[in-house]
Amino acid sequence: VLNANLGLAQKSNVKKLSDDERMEWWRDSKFGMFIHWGAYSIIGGERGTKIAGGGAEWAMDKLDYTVEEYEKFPEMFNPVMFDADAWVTMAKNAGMKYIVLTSKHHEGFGLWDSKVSDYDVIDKSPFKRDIVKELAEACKKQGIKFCLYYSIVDWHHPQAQGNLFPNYNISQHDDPSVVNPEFPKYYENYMKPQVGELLKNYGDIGVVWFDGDWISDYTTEMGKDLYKYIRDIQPNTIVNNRVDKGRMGMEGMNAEGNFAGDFGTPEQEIPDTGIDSDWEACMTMNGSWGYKPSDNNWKSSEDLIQKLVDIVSKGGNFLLNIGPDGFGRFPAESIRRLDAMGEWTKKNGEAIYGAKASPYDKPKWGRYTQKGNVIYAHVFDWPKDGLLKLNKNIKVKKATVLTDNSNTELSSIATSREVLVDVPMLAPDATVSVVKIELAK
Ligand code: JFZ
Repeated sequence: VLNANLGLAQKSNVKKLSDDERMEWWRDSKFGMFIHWGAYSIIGGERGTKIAGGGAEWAMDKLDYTVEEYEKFPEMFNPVMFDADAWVTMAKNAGMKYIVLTSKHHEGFGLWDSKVSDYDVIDKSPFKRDIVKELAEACKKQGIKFCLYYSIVDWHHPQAQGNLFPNYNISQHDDPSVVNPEFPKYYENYMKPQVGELLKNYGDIGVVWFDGDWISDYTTEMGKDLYKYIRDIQPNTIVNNRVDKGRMGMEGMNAEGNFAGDFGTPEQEIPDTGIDSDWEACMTMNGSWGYKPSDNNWKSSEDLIQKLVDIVSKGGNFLLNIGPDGFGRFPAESIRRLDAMGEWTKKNGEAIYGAKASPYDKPKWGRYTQKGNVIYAHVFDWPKDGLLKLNKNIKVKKATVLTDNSNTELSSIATSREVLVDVPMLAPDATVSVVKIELAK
C-alpha cells in the first residue's frame, strides 16, 4: 500500500483530498444537468410506425436494429447546431452547478476522439468535432463542473455485445449462468483505455458516472479495479456506485458490503426519508432520457421545483436530464422548464445550495432544509388563513420571507402544542415560497 501511494504521489501533482474535502463541492451543488446525447438522438425513438417504449436512447435494442444496420446513424450524426457554450449557459441559468454528458451510451458510439476505437464522432461521423472537448472547455470557461457518463454495456463492440451467442441478450442480460468469455478482453483493452482517455485528456472530471453495472459479465473485481484506476489518474474525482456491483435496484443505494463508489443513484424516484449517505436522484423531464418527440408527458415546472426541494430536504442531489435532438438543440419544452427553475433558484438559492437535510419531520405543507442555525420552510401549499404551522420543537428567533428584500420580520407565537408564524395572506411565489427561520439557541 505504501508503495502504491508513493507511486501515486509521483504520478500526480494534485493534492489528494480527504473524502469529505473531495465530496464537498458535489454535496453543496445540489442541482446538476444530465445530458443524454448520441446517435439515438437522430432516431428519436421512431422506426416507421414503430415507437420505442420507454427511453429512446434504447432505440437500437427496442427497434431491433442489427449492429450493421445501426452503424448508419453514427455515419449520419452531424449536429451542426451544437453550441457547447450555449448549453453550459442554459445549465448555469437554471441554477445547475455541474453537467454530466453521456460520453458513450449503450449503443457504443463515443462523443470524443478515442484512440482505441473508430466508432466515435471523429472517425465515424461527418461532424468530426470532439464534443467532449468542446463541452469540457465551455464548462471550464464558464465555471461549472464537467462530468462524464460512461456505459459499461456496449451493444456495438464485438467482445461486449451478446449476439455472439444464441438467445443471449446482453442488454437485459443478468443471468450469471450465461457467460461471455470475451468480455474481460473488452474490459481490459477497450473499456478501461477509453475511460483512461476521458480522464487524461479533458482536464478535471468532476464525476465519472457509470451505468450498465447489471450485466453479469461485469464483475465486482473489475469494478474495484476501475475505481482505483480512475482515482490513480484523478485522485479527487467522484465516482458513482454503478462502477461496482453493490447497487440495489431502482432505489439505487448500495447493499451492505464492500463495494466501490462514492454515492448512490436512485433513478426516477425520490426516497421517502433522508438517507444517511451521499446520493443523487436522476430524473427525466418527460419519460425518456434520449430525445423522443413523441413523448409529451412533461412534468410541470412547479413539479420539478418541488422535486428539487424534496430531494434537498432529504440530503440528496438532483440530476435533471435533457435529451438534445440530432441537430444539437435542447427541446423547447426543456428550455422553458430550465428557465422556470432558474427564475426560482435565483431568488431562493440560499435555501438550496449548501443546504442539508432537515432533522424535523416532513410538514404537511412542504419541506424543510437547513443551514447551521437557519431553517428554511419551503411552502408548497400556502396557508389560506395566513398562519404557517411549524413543528412544535422549532424555536423561532426571527422569521422572514426569503424573497422579501425589506426583510420584514414576521411575528410568531409558540404554545405548548404548536408554533405559528404570521405570514402574508398571498403566497409570495406561485410554485414554492420560502420562509427563513433563524433558530433561537
Ligand atoms: C440506465 C440506462 O439504461 C438508461 O438508458 C439511462 O441512461 C439511465 C440513466 O440509466 O437505466 C437504468 C439504470 C438503472 C436502473 C434502471 C434503469 N435501476 O437502478 O434499476
